[in-house]
Amino acid sequence: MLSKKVEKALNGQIRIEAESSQVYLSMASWAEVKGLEGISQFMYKHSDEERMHMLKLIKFVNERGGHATISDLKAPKTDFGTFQKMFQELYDHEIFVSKSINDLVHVTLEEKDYATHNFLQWYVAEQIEEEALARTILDKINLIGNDKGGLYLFDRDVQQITVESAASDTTE
Ligand code: OFO
Repeated sequence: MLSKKVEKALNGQIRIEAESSQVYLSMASWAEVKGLEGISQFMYKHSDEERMHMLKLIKFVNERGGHATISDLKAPKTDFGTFQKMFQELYDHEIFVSKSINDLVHVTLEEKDYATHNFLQWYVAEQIEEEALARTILDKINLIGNDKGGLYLFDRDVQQITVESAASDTTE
């Protein structure tokens, strides 16, 4: 059974994952209208992953005798300036989410809720990978600079950059 405090904190995270999904969906749509096909596909996929993170939390809360509540969401912005800036925002957003997961883990320890603590380890690991992914992409963008051919290849290849490949990049 979840304590009220843990339930509230988990519901807060459900909202953050839902908002993350919306942010990346907005990035996907912006990239699509700019003709950045590969980047847009990457963002659509990322948005789906965030929705999956949200659903996993909803199921957990309800299975543990709590009530996962669905709240209204902050509207994401619709213009991201340049794709370079957009990926920087993605990275900053993941850092924010990691902090939020850390705070949540802290609440479970305070409440001595070791089942939820254990469940959240998946999110802790996921955030390490997502941060690595975002950093890998930013490194590639820096390498390219303003080279048109490089930008073309980046847009083509970014679809293949997955959380797994970025994680192995950082361990090489
Ligand atoms: Fe849910 O992992 Fe990104 O934000």
